[in-house]
Amino acid sequence: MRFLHTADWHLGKQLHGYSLVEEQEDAFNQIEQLALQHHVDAVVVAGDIYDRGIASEKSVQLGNQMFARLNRDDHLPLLVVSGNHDSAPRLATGAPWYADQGFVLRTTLDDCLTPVTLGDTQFFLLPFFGLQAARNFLGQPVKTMDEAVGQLIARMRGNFDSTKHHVLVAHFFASGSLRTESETPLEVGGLGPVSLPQLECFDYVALGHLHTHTALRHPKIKYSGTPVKFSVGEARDQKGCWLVDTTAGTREFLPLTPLHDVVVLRDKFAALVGPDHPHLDPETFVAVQLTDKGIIPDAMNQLRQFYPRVIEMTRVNGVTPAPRKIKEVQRTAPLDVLTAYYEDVAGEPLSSVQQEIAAAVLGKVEAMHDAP
Ligand SMILES: [Mn+2]
Repeated sequence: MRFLHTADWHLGKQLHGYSLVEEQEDAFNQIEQLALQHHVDAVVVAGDIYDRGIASEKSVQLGNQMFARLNRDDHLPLLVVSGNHDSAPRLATGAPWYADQGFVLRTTLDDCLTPVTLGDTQFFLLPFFGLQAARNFLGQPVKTMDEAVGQLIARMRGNFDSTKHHVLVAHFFASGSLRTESETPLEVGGLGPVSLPQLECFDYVALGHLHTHTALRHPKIKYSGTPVKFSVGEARDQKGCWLVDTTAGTREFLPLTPLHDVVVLRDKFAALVGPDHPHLDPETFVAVQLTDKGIIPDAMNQLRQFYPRVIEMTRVNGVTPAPRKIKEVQRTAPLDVLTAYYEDVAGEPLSSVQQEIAAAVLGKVEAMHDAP
């Protein structure tokens, strides 16, 4: 049994205000091609299909087209669970009859103990869930996500067919994983991480939630990561999906090529806008990290002439205002020195009331200074 493991499509996601639809469509096309090239028996999507519970109309159309392409046109069984970004009831629309076509879409705990058997493998599909849902389902007062998952797995094991391989598809934070900045943390509200030993009874665990495939370095418990880069922190991340063969016991990460990449340019301003500036596809998403310390007037607009999609500009060494010469300060009236200082610190000029107070105080100080 061979399948592709992908997750966290986040259809509708934006990157600093830019739509990622083209990138997401392109990544999907690559995933579909990989599924066909490698003659997989199924495609697994481990949650966060959409970026928002109320996905935009465009996103919903896109998601429907993608599922229809894989399942209806390519005749591939599809195993999908909902993630914390999906609205489970909305995503579940159509699920009862999709299943007749080999598109198994699970959004509640109801069927999580009943495996979907494809070839030599039993798939257990565990969507994202809250603790209260777990308590209701288990009839037990579980206090943590770890405990809830442990109890669910104990029950799943009761349905293990020992002649088959076993795969868990789930969406949670596995203990010891590393985060990236585009994820919404799940562990708030006492949900906590899920420990790894209890997952090791499966031959493979196909996880969603964390956005890089290297978030967890475990031989058979894996995040696929997102198909597209969703943050500057992922600029150097290789996106892709896992090709898993339960019969051969192998897994291979298949890389995807970004349509428009996210690139970090870290250099002096002059080098980025000078004659030897880096030549990038104008649609590349660029995060500029300036190493200069001086003030650069209108920096963003100048950068945009070379990199139209600058999504971020940071000053990695801070900004040092131009130093005032001491003699120049000595020649300046005290009120002007104070006004300039205030503007430097507060970022706004003194109000007229403040000016009056400052002038009065400075007047008094000067009078004291001049007094015999
Ligand atoms: Mn996600």
